[in-house]
Amino acid sequence: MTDLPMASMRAQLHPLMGRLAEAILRRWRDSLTLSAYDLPEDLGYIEGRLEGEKLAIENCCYQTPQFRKLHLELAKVGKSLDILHCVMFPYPEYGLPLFGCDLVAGPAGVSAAIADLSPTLPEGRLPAGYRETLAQLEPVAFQDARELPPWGDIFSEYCLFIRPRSAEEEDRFLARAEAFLALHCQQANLAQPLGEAETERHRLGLENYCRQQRQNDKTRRVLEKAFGAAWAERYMTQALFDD
Ligand code: 18B
Repeated sequence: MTDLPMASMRAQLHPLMGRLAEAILRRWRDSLTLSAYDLPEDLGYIEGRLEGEKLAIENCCYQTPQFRKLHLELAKVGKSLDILHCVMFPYPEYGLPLFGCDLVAGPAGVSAAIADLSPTLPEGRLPAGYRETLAQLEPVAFQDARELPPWGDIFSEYCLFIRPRSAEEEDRFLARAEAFLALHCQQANLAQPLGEAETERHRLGLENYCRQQRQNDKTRRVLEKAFGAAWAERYMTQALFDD
């Protein structure tokens, strides 16, 4: 689809990433009311070097009445590493969870595929409208389920963290990520603003999510190697997980 953004980058990445990026951009366009979101000037398209290989990062951001930031990022490190990163940050007023996904692929294929609807309440419960639909989804099994790191306590019981072992598993992951996304957009469109106390609880949950995600050393290491520690810190706190 050339009428969706990031066409060139999507075509260069691992096929599962191209397909997921297209699904995300299409769902946003078709289900939400998008307006422009301006990233800091120098963070839209970035090039650096990682171990002699060219690193290219492309960002696409929007805002909507319910979301302060929709962020899709595609990154390519030479021939060795492809990354898709996506987070939908809601305004705390709507009590919505966070949709997030991350795909990491090397020459041997996708090594990590993560997708979740992550709660913003301290007890880790998703809103009722989500729980009802998620509880009815077919259970999905993958040969190679991976273990979350300690900071991963922010994710829900529905979180997928797998290494896909076949084309069929890739399709199953994609279908589940799309189901999360469709449910999320539907619920966002139904959401009503909460009172002050409830809003504050969700604000704290959103801050906690960002704080935990910033502890991902694997993300930080890739960025530090290519751009240096100070730049990586700025990118993680201002572009990836600002709060
Ligand atoms: N992430 N990921 O987004 N990360 O950003 N990612 C990795 O096979 C990048 C998110 C998540 O096992 C790996 O081990 C870079 C979101 C989890 O300790 C690499 C960027 C979520 C892990 C990168 C990026 C998320 C993980 C190792 C910026 C979830 C496992 C791959 C473009 C919603 C962590 C591997 C662990 C792993 C890199 C999750 C290389 C550079 C939104 C849980």
